[in-house]
Amino acid sequence: MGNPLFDGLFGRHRGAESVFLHLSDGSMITHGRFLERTARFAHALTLLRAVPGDRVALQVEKCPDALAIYAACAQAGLVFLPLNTAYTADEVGYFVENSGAKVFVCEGARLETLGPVAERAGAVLTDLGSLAAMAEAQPAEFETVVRDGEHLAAFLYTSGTTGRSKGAMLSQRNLLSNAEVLVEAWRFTERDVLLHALPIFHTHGLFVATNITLMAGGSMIFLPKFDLEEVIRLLPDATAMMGVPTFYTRLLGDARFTRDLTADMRLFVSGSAPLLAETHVAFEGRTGHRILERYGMTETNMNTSNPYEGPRKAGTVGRPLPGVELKITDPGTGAQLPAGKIGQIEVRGPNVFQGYWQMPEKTREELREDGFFITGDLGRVDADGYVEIVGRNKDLIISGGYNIYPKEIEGVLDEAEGVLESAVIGVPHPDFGETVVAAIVPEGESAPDLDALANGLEERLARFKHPRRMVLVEALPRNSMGKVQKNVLRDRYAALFSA
Ligand code: MLC
Ligand code: AMP
Repeated sequence: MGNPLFDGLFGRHRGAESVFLHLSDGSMITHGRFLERTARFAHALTLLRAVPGDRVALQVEKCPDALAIYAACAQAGLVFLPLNTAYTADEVGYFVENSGAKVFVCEGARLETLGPVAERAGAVLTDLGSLAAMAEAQPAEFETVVRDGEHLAAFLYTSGTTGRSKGAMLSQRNLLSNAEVLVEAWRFTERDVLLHALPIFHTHGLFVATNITLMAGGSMIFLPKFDLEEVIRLLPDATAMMGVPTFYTRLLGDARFTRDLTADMRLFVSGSAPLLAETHVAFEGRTGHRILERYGMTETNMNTSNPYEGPRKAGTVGRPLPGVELKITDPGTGAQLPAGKIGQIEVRGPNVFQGYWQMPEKTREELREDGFFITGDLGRVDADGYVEIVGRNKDLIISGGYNIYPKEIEGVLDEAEGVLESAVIGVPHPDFGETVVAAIVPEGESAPDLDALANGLEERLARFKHPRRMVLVEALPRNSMGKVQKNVLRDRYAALFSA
């Protein structure tokens, strides 16, 4: 009995006087203080009548209290549902409603806009300031709610190639098992200081970075976002950093990023998007460090990792982590393919999620009865067992580590005045890795006003999803079956943003 996730994250360092968070203003929060804050929030959420199993949605800027609310959810047996701060009210409305969230925590400035959203969804809306004030008046200890590993700990929404976003249900065991494996694999200890510049509403910044640090009893330099100046200023105080490839290409673009600056670092981890082999090589040339690349997903947490000790091969994501099985299969038949052959990547293990919330059919399409999850990524395994990701079997763009689903953008563009149809593709981009381009076929003779079209996206889609370029085309290229040939468009516009 107990609460595996909460005990796993806090067990070893309960009440410790060591620092958990170093903040930008020079202040700090110890592990002990953080645990007290967590307990107070657990009381506050309970006062709002959230009971074990209820979902708590949160859309607030990155701050220590957002982390404490995550931890409070674990302690109170609630299901944590973090939301990208860039999402519009339209987008948020869907998540809050679909998840059936009991409580929705937002920024004070958005209370008015989000009021109707929460009301429609039947959620109790509170702003972070009010919740924090309520928490402040509560006791600093909370009786941890008993859970087992199969109980749900978090919902993370991930878009689909068709239809609306799906809530990936992650259990306590999913999160805990991955954190345990990663602490070991990457040798995290209480001496580590992780430079944390990622957002905390996704797997990378929340479950990978934060869970590992909490479990190891280490500390984090907790930056509100990736800010090149701040990162360069603070790197000498850190021992480890986790980032998306854009972090590393931006650092390499700055002459102050040198071997000296990184002399006390022991680990740079990259993931969420492909790291170009040339970035890996340039990074080693500049700093002497070989970036450790790993591969994960919202639905699975981390699947593979290059080794801490042993060769980190550029252009690969390493071997399956302990406890994770990985196989390459034929996308048509599902049959396993021999080593070296390219096919779809499937994974199984304690890290693999419980399915999509209230979407049994979608779950069946991607999660096999034998427990293997079809990732939608294409890859092969080399003779040493290292996995190389060569592409995607899903229509997905990854821009600066954010996933963008063309279908969602096409849906909005196609409804706009003057547009007959559209096709959205990802093209190479020097900063974001990939970026969004929309090919638009006008309806009738006169071309639609592209500025008006762009303005029309404002209320519907988060900014990072907006096409960086819209091009007018007479018709979309199609194959003999009538399917749009996105590869033709990708080739045509491949050099639009070349440096
Ligand atoms: C911001 N913008 C982006 C963007 N981020 N546009 C495209 N792609 C992105 N990733 C837009 C903003 O809307 C704004 O647009 C403009 O860029 C500047 O905003 P900004 O806030 O100043 O951007 P910046 O700070 O430079 O952000 C870039 C970034 C950030 C790369 C630092 O996006 C980031 O931290 N990405 C990490 C994402 C992540 O954590 N992914 C993990 C997913 S988990 P405008 O038009 O208003 O000027 C996962 C599983 C796994 O995938 O394996 O880890
Ligand atoms: P998300 O749904 O946001 O969790 O994104 C998961 C997707 O990110 C995976 O399916 C991959 O396509 C991609 N991804 C994550 N890590 C890597 C990596 N190291 N290299 C290439 N792609 C990656």
